[in-house]
Amino acid sequence: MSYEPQLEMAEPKLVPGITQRVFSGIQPTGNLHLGNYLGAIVKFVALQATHECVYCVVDEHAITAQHVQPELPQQIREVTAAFLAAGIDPAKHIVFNQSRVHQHAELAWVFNCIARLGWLNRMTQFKDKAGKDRENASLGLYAYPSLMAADILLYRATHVPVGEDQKQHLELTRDIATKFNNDFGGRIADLGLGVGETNGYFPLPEPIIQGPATRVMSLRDGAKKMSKSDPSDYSRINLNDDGDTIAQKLRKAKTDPEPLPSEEKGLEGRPEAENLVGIYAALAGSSKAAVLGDFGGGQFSAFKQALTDLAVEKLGPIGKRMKELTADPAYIDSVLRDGAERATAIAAPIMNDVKDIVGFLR
Ligand code: AQP
Repeated sequence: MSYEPQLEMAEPKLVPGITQRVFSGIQPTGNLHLGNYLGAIVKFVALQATHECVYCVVDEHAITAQHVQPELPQQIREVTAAFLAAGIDPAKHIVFNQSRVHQHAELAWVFNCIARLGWLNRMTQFKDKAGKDRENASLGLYAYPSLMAADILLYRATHVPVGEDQKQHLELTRDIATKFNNDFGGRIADLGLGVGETNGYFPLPEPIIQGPATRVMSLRDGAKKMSKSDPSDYSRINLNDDGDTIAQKLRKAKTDPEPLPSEEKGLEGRPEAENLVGIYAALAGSSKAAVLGDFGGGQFSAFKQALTDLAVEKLGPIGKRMKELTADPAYIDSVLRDGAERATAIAAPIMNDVKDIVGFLR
């Protein structure tokens, strides 16, 4: 792969007393888009150089909103292809699909008994996704953050690269870990299973949310997050869009009548302009201030053309490689099977410890 994501990342904060391990996941719920890429995947790729990484296609999460999904197998393979095409190395790191490692669901059950209803009632993602018809939302959608906590803590992960929208779920993960460590403190000490300064069993994972595009917004509405489930395909750039489609979507992207400002302060109250500038900065490995230094005072038409050229240059090779990989499902499946075996080798002893701590006989 010639393409190297350019991401300037601050050194992740060290979580003391335990292997520094990265975990993150993406739902196979449709076409991956630029938001998933800049908010998450670029960081997944960069962290490979410094951390042991576990990257998961979270298919159990994918059925929380819509449980009948004939396209699910294909979508699992597509997310896997996107991981590999972007530069994740499945030989050095772990890539697998969640449902193959049964300990995710087992640990989630324990966490369902630890997390409090009051905590889950505060989750804004549930409110957004359940919408007005809350009574009709699945129990799985409500318990989503508890399964997410299990995903992360099953590997005693210390760092979790995510977009801004997942910040609240990460805080809940830390609350669950803290309550587990406190409630079972005596057992953890008796069994000699404590780590770090607190002598708890689980580390408190640090979110990695940084850069100019931690929350990429819809191209049609600067107040809405770019999302796979937005009914308008023009709201997002998909990782497998071709050059013409990217150009067309960016040409039609909503803007305002003013020229671009020369300083970041001038983006206030102009969400669509801020979004496009943030996307450019993230793709170029630069900052909003530097982008405005180059394009400030100019019209959107010229800026959109430059953004199109940059997006096609950066995303084109990824989309092309994704197509090649998805044409070979047997290879993708072998990567996932091998990854699941290696994930289980980490997860199984941790789940056994949890059973011992809770008091389940095994
Ligand atoms: N718009 C975004 N900007 C920055 N980061 C984003 N992420 C998602 N949207 C944006 C990050 O991508 C990772 C994977 O997300 P996910 O697929 O697990 O779920 P999601 O956050 O619900 O993503 P979508 O696209 O909005 O999916 P749907 O429409 O199915 O709900 C996460 O790290 C997320 O922060």
